Amino acid sequence: MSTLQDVLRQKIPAYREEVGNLLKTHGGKSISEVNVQQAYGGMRGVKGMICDTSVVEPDKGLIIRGRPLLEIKHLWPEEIFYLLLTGEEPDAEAKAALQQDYDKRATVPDYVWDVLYAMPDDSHPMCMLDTAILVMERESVFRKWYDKGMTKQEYWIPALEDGLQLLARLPGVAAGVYRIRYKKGSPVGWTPGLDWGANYANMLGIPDPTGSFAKLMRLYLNFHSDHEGGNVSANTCHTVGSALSDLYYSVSAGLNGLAGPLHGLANQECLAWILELMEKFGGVPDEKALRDFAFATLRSGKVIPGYGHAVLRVTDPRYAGFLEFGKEYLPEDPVFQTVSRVYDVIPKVLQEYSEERVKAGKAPIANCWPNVDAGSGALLYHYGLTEFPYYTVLFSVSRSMGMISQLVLNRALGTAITRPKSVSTEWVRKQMKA
Ligand code: HAX
Repeated sequence: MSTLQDVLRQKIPAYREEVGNLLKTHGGKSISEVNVQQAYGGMRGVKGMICDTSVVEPDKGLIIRGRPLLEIKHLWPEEIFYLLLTGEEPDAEAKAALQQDYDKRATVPDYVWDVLYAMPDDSHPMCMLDTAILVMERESVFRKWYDKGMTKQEYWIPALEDGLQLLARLPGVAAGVYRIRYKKGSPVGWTPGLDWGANYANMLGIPDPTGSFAKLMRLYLNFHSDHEGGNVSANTCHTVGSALSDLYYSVSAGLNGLAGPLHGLANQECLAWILELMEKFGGVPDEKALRDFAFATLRSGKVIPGYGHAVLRVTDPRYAGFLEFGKEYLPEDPVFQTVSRVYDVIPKVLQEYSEERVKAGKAPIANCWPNVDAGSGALLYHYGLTEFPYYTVLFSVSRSMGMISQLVLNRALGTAITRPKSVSTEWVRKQMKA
């Protein structure tokens, strides 16, 4: 049986050779330019890093290893992780091998629970998750190998070891965060033989008589796994990892970025906005009420959470996939119905508001369509996962697969420490005069 490690050992030499040849032949050629707006504006659109696990096309959305997301939505998270890392779907044997590997590693050590139980009752679940990851840093195999001395060629091996160890434990840790933070009882243990997504669903302790919550979890973990390399969490993980900080430090750093309301935390904000809307109008609002509420949000200087994107310019296929799931499994749910109605109304509201902004001399809203966070919360809420500050933790468990894959591949390539050049405003002023 060939393991993930065997497949990577086979593929990495060719990958290194291809990149080496590209650098030798075309190293001096330009792939991007940067203007002043981009330097002050979050480097939007600047091509300055490499990510081979996935790309995000403005008009198509997420494409993992050449496969548009909605074509691979049936894959389970362990298959997605394998695909991200190797560029191939695992066959049944390779998938089973990865699942057995997780089975061996999944037990969460007691010292993690001690730390989580010691945290203040009002700690944010994201802070608890990131703390738990950092606490496990003492087990980093990468750091041990590095301290003993290893060649650059070997870096990816202990990095993958750390990645597998962390991924195997993350559902248990994350589910434990939920149970401790919201006083649902003691953490539930991993069930050997059950897949990664269903295990997470089970360890949360949410009743699931039909098995559809486990289905949702697999879909959720699939959809959030990766979004190329430049988003805040992936980019942060990459930057921290480029200093050869081990994977526990790097993933935890990336997830701290995911905890921001303009990034992963938007899913918590989204559901709060939907529930506020429903409370104000006593249920599913009509289009006029919804429109007025949205304009009131915008005029108070707030964003409509779940709408807009730094790269996408169409409805996020991840949103479309969740909408499809909702239509199949919970069409009568009022929160889901409100989310669907919001989709009918908000793009037009944002378009109008954008035109107003332009008339007032402000930047247009570049994308008026929903992103991944606009719909997922309503589905979780339906199944009884009503504590929405927890939602970004679910996102984190999934996104760790992308960050870990990217990091292992960067270790294989021996990617250099990140160090872009910054310039001062005075430099820009002088340069523009010249
Ligand atoms: N509601 C109101 N205003 C919005 C908006 C929205 N949903 N989306 C963008 N805008 C505004 C921006 O705030 C910006 O205004 P200022 O110039 O006054 O600062 C202007 O439109 C131009 O922004 P943009 O070029 O369209 O968008 P950015 O690339 O700067 O930002 C964001 C992208 C996702 C951060 C933005 O669309 C936003 O804040 N959306 C709401 C929050 C959200 O859903 N975040 C989750 C994104 C997906 C993700 O990463 N998940 O993890």
